[in-house]
Amino acid sequence: LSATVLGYPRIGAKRELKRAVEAYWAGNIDDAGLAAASAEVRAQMLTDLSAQDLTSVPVNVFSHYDHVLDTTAAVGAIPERYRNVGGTLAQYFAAAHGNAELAPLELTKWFDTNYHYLVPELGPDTVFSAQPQKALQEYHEAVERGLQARPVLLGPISFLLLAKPEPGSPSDFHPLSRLEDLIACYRDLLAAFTEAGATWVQLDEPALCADRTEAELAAVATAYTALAHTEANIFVTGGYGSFDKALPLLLNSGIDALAIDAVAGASDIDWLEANEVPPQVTLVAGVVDGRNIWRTDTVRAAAIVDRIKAVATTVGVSSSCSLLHVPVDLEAETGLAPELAQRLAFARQKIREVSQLAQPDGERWSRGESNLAWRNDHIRQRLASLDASATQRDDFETRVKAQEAHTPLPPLATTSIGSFPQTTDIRRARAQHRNGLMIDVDYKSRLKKEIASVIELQERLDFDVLVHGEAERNDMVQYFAEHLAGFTTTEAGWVQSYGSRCVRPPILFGDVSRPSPITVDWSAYAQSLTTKPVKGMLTGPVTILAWSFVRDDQPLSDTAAQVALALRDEVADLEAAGLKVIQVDEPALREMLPLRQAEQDDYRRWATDAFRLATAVVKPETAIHTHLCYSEFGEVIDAINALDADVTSIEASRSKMEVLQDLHASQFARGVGPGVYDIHSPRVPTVEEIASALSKAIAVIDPKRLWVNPDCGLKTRRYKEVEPALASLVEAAKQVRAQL
Ligand code: THG
Ligand code: ZN
Repeated sequence: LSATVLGYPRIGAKRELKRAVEAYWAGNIDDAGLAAASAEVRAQMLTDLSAQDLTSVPVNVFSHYDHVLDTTAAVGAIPERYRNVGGTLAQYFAAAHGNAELAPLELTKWFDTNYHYLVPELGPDTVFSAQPQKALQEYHEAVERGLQARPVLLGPISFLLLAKPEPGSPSDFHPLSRLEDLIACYRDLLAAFTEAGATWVQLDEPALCADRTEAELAAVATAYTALAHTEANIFVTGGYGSFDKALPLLLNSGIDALAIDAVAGASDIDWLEANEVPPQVTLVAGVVDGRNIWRTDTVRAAAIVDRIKAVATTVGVSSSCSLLHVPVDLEAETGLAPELAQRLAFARQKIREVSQLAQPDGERWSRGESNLAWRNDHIRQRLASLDASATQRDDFETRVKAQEAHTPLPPLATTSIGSFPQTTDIRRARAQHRNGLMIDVDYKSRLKKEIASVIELQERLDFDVLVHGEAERNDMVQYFAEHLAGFTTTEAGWVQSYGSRCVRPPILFGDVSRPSPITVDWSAYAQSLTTKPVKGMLTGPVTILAWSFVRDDQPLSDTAAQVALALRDEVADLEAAGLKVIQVDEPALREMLPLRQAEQDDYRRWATDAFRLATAVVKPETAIHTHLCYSEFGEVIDAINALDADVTSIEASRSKMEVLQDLHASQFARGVGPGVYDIHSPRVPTVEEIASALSKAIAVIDPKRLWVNPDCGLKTRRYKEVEPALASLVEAAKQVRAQL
């Protein structure tokens, strides 16, 4: 059996590339310095990839920022406006990161993951030209080590389906219409690879793991029939689920190998068993999960490989997708409980698993029953005893009346999303506390001082609903994971989120419960300082799952319900402590939506059930707020209604008018707070521009239902920008209110 992985983490085990790239942007290192640091990261990647005698290794999987942008550069399609900023690296970083004059390319979610890619922009006249230099350099680096190297590119169909029309394109232009020209460019790239000695080329087609139209599927056949007639052996991968209808098209196009995602796309194996596989196609069994950190049950995985062996002449073993989504090395985690650590595998360990599976007498391990050691029967019994009333509040009208009586607020009520700027001093205090250099009492009094100052500021600015500012949290999911049983966090488990930005997803390994109240003391203290209502601030169950590595031994819906029950206790305690408004954020609600429509209804049901289980514990007079990030509002409107929150704030400042139209079209009756200014820009908005946006908004939304808030993310800004911006916001709300 041949053995490989489909891709590898590229930020460096200790985020070496992040440091280098950020130093380069800051002007602290020059081109040579960045080149040296990058070469070192690539060398370590190759060392890892060659440590376990894989048959062949992927190359061109290093990236200075994003692999989609790398393919954009490889086909010569960096947009014109970035072309005159300097050499190829300068153009690349201008497109990735922007500069004083130019905004970067749009960043958006990569399938149903926490990774974000840069959206290619294509027009009818985009000229493609093969730029194989980066891939060739990485190919040669691997060959010099005696490795069988396989250049990887994003496949032409996914590249076009992920692209958007460049500004100014005719309204009926679709990037897919550029397929023929793009194929010609891919042929040039493949020719350069074969000329250099490569026998295999890997083309990733993750976009085929989502529902596709007949026209898109026809393009798959066209593209691969054309590319199969080249000298290169073509290896196609998907990696984010089943190929489904694209599977027979790929198998019969003349390609040489196809990777099956045996973790998320196992239904493809059923199809293979019921149909003919052309004998010349090698099937690669992606049995090692590239997206989660559980050690592979190699007994089960070997059985799946055997099923695939029964239908194909030649078979290989691999990860289910690129290992991009997992941290590099489990060995770096010294603080994990041994009984947990022995059930985990990060990228280095996964390479070993693939290699063992490829050997007939390789070590096999069975993980046995589910995570029984971390079972909490009390939680399971509580969940089992809940009935439908646990997720059902009184109707919205009843709640509105009760809330208006309990907490009178003006129309166009002002609030913020939750976090306030995190000063260097607060970050230092948190770090000192974490490292044992600041004792609990000192840390608590430092946080209280911060809360008092945030409350004082909001009273001075005359906000209607106040927040405590969240100085105690850095990453919100990390914070809740640290305080819930059933979770652990890692020391160095970094995963690239976008560009140089990384996250350390917590690990949800067992039954979840809340040993004691988490946020109640902070929120109650904030409320004690003011007669105005303070909002309690929690992260919702779906977002906690979306941004963690989650146990895979039970349905996600069961795990979501456990997290929801823990949050429900927190919500109840906040209400009992006198908080009249409680916000439960679900910024990642859209992120976990399954790629295939057939699975979406089920997801929507359990995701909204989890939110309602967490929140429906409060009395009618307590207002439940929620917040959603960078969502296509039109896509989530039904979910928002299903969440049954009293008020929903949405990040909307960059496409405000669209959101207003959607709200109007959907006859949205609940409270809504579209972000009224873009906090990502240091520019302070004027009272006039906010007032004008609000005047437009009240034309389509009842002013009593319209909330006035900035976008989320104040924690990343500085007080000297935030304070005047928030002052403008409150003043604008007052002006528009006065005209009602
Ligand atoms: N938390 C978590 N996941 C997320 C987000 C989050 N995924 C989606 C979205 N938000 C991704 N956005 C970011 C934004 C900023 C950073 C990472 C992801 C970031 N990270 C710091 C860095 O790379 O320097 C490290 C943060 C840390 O020290 O923990 O700035 O909000 N879980
Ligand atoms: Zn947000």
